[in-house]
Amino acid sequence: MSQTATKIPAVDFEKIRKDFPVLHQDVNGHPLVYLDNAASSQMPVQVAERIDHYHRYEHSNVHRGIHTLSQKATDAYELTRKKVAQFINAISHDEIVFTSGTTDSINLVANSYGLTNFREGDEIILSEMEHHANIVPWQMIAEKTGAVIKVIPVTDLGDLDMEAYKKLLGSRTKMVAVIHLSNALGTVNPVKEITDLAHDHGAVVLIDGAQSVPHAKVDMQEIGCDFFTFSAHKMCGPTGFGILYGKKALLDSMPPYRGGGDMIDKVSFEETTYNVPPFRFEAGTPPIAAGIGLSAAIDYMSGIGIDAIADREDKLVTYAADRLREVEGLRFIGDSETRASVCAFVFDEIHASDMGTILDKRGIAVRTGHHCAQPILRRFNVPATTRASVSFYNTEEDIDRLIDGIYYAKSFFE
Ligand code: C6P
Repeated sequence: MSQTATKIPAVDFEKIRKDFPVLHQDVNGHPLVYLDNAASSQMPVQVAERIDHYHRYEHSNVHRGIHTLSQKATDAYELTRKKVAQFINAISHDEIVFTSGTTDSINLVANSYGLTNFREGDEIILSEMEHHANIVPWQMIAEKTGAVIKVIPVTDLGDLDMEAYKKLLGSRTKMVAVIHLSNALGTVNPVKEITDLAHDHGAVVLIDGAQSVPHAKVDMQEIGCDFFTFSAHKMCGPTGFGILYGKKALLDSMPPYRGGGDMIDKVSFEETTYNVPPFRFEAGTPPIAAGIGLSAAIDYMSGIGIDAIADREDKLVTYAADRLREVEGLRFIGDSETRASVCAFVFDEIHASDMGTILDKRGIAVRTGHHCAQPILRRFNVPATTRASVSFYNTEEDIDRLIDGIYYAKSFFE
């Protein structure tokens, strides 16, 4: 999705695969094929060891202690903010808010920005392919403020209907919140164009980058969006940690979302004043080890090269889509030309959960169900899909095993 014109250096992905011990085990008597990377990616030893080192030798609370260990932990934790800012090309690390993940980041924006700024009749534009994390928080705020949700429809191939989007934009549009790379379809949305169009109407834009950041270079200054969200556990990092990027002027204007330690300036029973962003939004002791783990994950991905990762995953997903297309009776749910990372499909005669169970018996991990994106499945009139999602450490052999497994499953139902 971000392929640059520059030449991509050759990377030995076979060697890189060795960094992931979890991949080298048998599951149900078969070597594991892990194709559920969109749910959570695997962690290389370098990240696990960095987290372990923190727990063994550096653990202390952050932002609180004058003692050396606390300062060491604070430095390591705060380094993550700088690395994230650089990784996504934010102007400043003050624009990086630590959260517990994409879901938490979107709830923060909805509750802080939304609750303060939305009035009755204001419009929030979402798309039909959103993850529930980018639907439900807005519905909850709409209910409280009287704002109205409008939905960009999706074409039969799984692309956003951009003409319909243009028609939805208007003087009442206050927020456009759209997924970057669809976890249910694999579609990559034109987020810069979406942002520019929204800004022409004075609306604020949030992009859900949970699936795009692990896959390819994302650049805040190029996209120009106001908010951007993602999760560490989908990019070789730990669970329980995520990022909200927000433009500084907007973060400065927003009230806190949660109260407690660290987010304050002065507290008395008469009045409390608040810390500056990003700390204003980070109440309580954070998951320090997870934050440091994200730093290590960024180092790991940057060490491979994000363009090399994107190139490898694009080749793998193209190979997967081509091979899946050969299977009689298989129907893609989402077949956009922009496809990245994800192939989702159905068979009329086999329920997705049966397919997932049979594949699992052969050591192949895929996700089945609605992928926390029920509206888009309803749009395609299916209750569930089987979803294979690739990462750079997968191989063509993994895809071949998936195809063999699908033929095996089909043999039961024919
Ligand atoms: N999608 C999937 O299997 P959290 O849980 O907060 O880290 O991420 C939520 C989320 C938000 N947006 C998108 C586009 C996502 O893909 C996800 C997580 C996983 O597709 C689990 S439902």
